Amino acid sequence: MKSAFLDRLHSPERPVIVFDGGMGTNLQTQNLTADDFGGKDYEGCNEYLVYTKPEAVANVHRGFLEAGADVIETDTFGGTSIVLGEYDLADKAYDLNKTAAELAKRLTQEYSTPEKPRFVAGSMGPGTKLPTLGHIDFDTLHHAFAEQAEGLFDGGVDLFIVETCQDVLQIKAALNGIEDVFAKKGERRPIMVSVTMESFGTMLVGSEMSAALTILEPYKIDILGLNCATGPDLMKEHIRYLAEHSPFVVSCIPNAGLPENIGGKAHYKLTPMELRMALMHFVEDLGVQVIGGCCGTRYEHIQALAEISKTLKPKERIPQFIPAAASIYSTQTYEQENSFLIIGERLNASGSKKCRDLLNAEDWDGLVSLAKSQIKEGAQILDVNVDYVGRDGVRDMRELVSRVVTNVNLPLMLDSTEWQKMEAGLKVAGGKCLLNSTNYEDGEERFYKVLEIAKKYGAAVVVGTIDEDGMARTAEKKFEIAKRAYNDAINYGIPAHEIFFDPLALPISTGIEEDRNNGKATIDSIRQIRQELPGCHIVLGVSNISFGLNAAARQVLNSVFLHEAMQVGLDSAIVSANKILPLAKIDPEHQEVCRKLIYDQREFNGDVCVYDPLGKLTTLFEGKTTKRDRSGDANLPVEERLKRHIIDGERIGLDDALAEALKQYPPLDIINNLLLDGMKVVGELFGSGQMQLPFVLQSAQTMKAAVAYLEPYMEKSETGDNSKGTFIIATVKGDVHDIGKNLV
Ligand code: THG
Repeated sequence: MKSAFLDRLHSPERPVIVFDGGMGTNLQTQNLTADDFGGKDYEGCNEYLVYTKPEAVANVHRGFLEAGADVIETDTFGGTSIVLGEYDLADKAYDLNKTAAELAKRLTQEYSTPEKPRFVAGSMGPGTKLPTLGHIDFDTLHHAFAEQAEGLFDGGVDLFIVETCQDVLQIKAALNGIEDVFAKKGERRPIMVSVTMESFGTMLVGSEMSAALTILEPYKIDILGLNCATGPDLMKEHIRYLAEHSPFVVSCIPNAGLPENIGGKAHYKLTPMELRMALMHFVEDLGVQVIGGCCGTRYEHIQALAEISKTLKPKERIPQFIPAAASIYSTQTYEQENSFLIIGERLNASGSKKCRDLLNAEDWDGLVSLAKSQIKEGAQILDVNVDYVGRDGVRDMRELVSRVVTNVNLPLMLDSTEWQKMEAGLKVAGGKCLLNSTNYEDGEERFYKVLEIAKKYGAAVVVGTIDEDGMARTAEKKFEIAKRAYNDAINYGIPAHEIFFDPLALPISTGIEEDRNNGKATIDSIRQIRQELPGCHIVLGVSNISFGLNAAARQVLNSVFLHEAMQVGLDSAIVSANKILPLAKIDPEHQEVCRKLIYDQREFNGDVCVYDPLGKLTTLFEGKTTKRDRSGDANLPVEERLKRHIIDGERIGLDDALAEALKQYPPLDIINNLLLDGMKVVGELFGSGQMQLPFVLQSAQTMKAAVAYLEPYMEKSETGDNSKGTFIIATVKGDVHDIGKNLV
C-alpha cells in the first residue's frame, strides 16, 4: 500500500499526528436554521449539509486546519444508508459520502505544504443499531458500511476511521465493508479503529479493553484507540492497556470531559490547556501517537494539541500481544500455566442426548443453561455443535449462538462439518471465536473456505488431520497432514498461534485390531507437531477415545489419556470439564492399565494374548459408577474426612461431617485447622500440575459451603460482627494469583 499518511505516521521522527475536534459541536455554534438543513424534515441531519449548506461544513474544516490539525474528518459520521434512512435519505448514501470526502479533500489540498501535509479521514460512525443485541443483522450492516466506504474511497479519503464503536460485531461489519471496497478497487488505504469506552469501564455492549483488542488484532488495521464518551482521565487505564499490548499505533481522541447536563444541553468543561496536559502525558509516558478531540472540543483545543505536537515524541513502546480468544465481554488466553485450555464439550447435539433433546424442543433457554452450567464446571471456551440430521443447522446456529453470546461469558468454538453453519455463528458472535474445524477431506477448496471465513471474522482455526485419502491413522500421516496445513495456513496469512491442530483422538476401546494403535499414534504425532511446527496449538476431543466403555472407565481412561497427551505437548482439549480427574485421584493400578491400553502393551505368548489391558479395564470397572465410593471414608476420623471433602470437592455428606466435628471443636478451629489443611493440599496439587483448575474451583465451592454452614454457630466475637471493615485484595489480572484472589 502506497500511502502518504502512513509514510508520515511511520516516518523516523515519529511525529504526533493531530486529528480535528468535534464536527457536531462546531456546526452547532453556527446556529444553523431548518432552511440550512434543507427543511424541517432534515433538521439535525449533519451529513445532509454537504448538499444543502456546504459552507457550514467547510467552515468547521477550515477552523481545524487553521488550528493546525494534520487530519480532518469527513462530515459522514452518520453516513450509512441505515442512519440516513431515518431522514428518508437512504438512497443518497453513496453520493453524500463521496461529496463530503471531496469537500474535505479540496480543503486539505489548499492547506497542505511539504513540511505539513494534511489528510482526510473518512468518518464511519457506529449507526444507531447494535447487531449484538439483534437490532440489525450483520449482512445488512456490512453492506451499508461497504456502500459508505465506497463513497468515501471514490471521494479520495486518505484513510478510514471507524469510530465511536460501541459493539464489537459492528466493527467487524465495518471492516468487512471497507475490505470489500479495497478488493473491488484493487487498492488498500490505511484504517483506524476507535472504540468508545463508557464511563462504567467497558464498551456499551460490555466489552473490556482487552477483549476489544483480542477481537480486532487479527484485522489489517493501522491505528487502534479510543474516542468519545469521557474525558481523558477515564481513558487512561484503557490507553495504558493498549500501549502495553496492542501491535497497532495507539490513538486517543477524548471528549472535552464528561458531558454535564445544564438546562437540557450537554456542556463540556475541559479547557484546551487541560486537554493538552492530559494528552501530553499519554504521548510522553504511554506512547500514544495520534491525538485529537471529540464532543465538546473547539478550535482552541486542537490548537493546543497542534502546539505540543511540534516538539513531543511518543514514548517508544514494546507491546506484548497475548494470543487469546474472547467472548464479547472478556478474553481467554490460549496458553495456560500448569494446565490446558478447557473447551466444554456438552453443547453438542451430536455428542449429547440432553443437548439434542433441548434443540429438538427448541428450548433455547434450556440450551443457554446447558452452556452456562459449563462455566461452573471450569470450561474456558464452549464448543457449540448443532449438527443434527433433519434440522436447519444454519438457523439453529444463529438462534443458539445469538443467545449464548450475550448470556455466557465464554468464547465460542463453532463446531461443524459445514462452513455455512460456522459462518452463521460468526455473523452473530462479536467475540473472537475458534472454528472447528477444517481439513483436506474434500480437497483444498473446502480447506481454504474455512480459512477465508476465519480471516473475515477474525477467528482461530482447528485443523483436523484428515486429507483426500481420509482420516490419518498413523503418527507419520498425522504429522504429514499437519505440516502441509501449517504451511498452507501460514502462507494464506493465518499466524501459527491461531492454528489448533487436532491429530484426532480415535477410540481405543473397541478391541478391533486396527484401533489398537490409535492412542500411541495420536500421542506420537502430538510430540512431533509440538517439536517441529513452532507456535501452533494442539487440541483433542478427548472423550472420543473411550466410546463404548462404561462411564466410570471412561472417566479414568480419558483423564489418563489427557495427561499423557499433555506431557508431550497438548495444550487444549474438548472435554466434559467436570469429568476429568486429576491423576492424584486415580488409583495407580488403574493408571497403569490405562497407560498399557493407550500404548497397546498387550502381552503375548506366541500368538496368544495373555494380557489385554482393555479386558482388564473393563473388568476393573464392571458394575462401577462414576459416583465415588465413600464407604471406606466413613471409617476415617472426622478430621481426616473433612480434609478429604475439601480435597475432593465433595459436598455430599459434608454437612454431616461438619455437624459431627462441631461436637468437638469450635467452628473457627474447624475452618482454620481442618478445612484449610485440605485447601493447602489442593494448592500443592495445583502447583505441581497434578490438579487442574476446575477441581480447584470445586474445592473452593466446597470450602465456601462449609463456611456458610458453620457461620451461624460462630460467636459474635469470632465473626467480629462489629469490626467488619472493607477488605481490599488486588492482583495482576489474569495472573495465577488472580485465581486465588477470585477464590477468596
Ligand atoms: N475433535 C474436534 N472436535 C470435536 C471432536 C474431536 N467435536 C466433537 C467431539 N469430537 C468432541 N465432543 C464430544 C462430545 C461428547 C462426547 C464425546 C465427544 C461423548 N458423549 C457421550 C457419548 O456419546 O457417550 C454422551 C453424553 C451425553 O449424552 O450427555 O462422549 O475429536 N476438533
